[in-house]
Amino acid sequence: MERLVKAIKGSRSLAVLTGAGISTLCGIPDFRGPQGLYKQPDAERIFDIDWFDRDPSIYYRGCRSLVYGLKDFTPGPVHKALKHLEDIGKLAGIATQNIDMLHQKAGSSVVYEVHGSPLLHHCRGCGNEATFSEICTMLEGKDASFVPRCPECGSAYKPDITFFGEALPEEAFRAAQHLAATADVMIVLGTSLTVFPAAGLPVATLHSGGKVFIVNAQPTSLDAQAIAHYPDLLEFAQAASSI
Ligand code: CNA
Ligand code: ZN
Repeated sequence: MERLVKAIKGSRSLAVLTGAGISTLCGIPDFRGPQGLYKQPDAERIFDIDWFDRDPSIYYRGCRSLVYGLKDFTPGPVHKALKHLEDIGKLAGIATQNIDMLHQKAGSSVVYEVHGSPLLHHCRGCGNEATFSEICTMLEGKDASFVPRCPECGSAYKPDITFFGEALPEEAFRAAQHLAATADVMIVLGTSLTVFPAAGLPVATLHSGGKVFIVNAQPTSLDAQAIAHYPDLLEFAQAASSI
């Protein structure tokens, strides 16, 4: 990791793209790792907007612990290492595909959530808003397939997480693209780089002449264009925390 540490120290504008892999270290399952959610039946339907509108209980059943259990999880070593890099003035910003709000919990202040977040929910019928904690209260004591519904019109509440079939949050994605395109070093952490357009962010860094480093247990499609690929996120966290 010496090469990566040297690149961080010498960077002018360091960007990071994070994925579900950094939160497996906190006990939250990813999608495509060996213990990932995609091993579950119905998994591909859980975050699909057409399925949500057909039967929102598929999402609420599938995400009862993943999303509504998030209040019980705390930031892990990678979240803390990134907060440290921000504190020492070495990190321009984080683009994250994660929806677990753990970068904010760790105290990082420049975080672009390109797949949204469950912090707010909106009614599919009339757009009524509910907060994450209001939804958690509605779910309390209910069975797994209970769907929280809008008191005004009776339609289901949907989290502001970007589902397959929906557009990304425009402002967050534009900011993430700017971050990636102006970075001289981009570190990709714990993502399979399979969900586009988020997976294209490090490509924007490469196109503008920046260097990309990848830390992920499994190989990714960008490994050949990266300066280096490391498998171990814990090793990265330790190395970055000691800068
Ligand atoms: P993914 O496709 O599941 O990929 C995760 C990658 O992380 C895999 O390639 C794993 O090999 C790797 N990985 C897992 N644990 C470790 C570890 N300890 N050390 C090294 N590598 C590890 O997830 P992506 O983020 O690439 O996919 C994007 C989806 C997943 C986004 O839409 C997310 O919203 C969604 N997701 C988010 C969360 C979360 O917020 N924590 C959890 C599950 C899924
Ligand atoms: Zn409504």
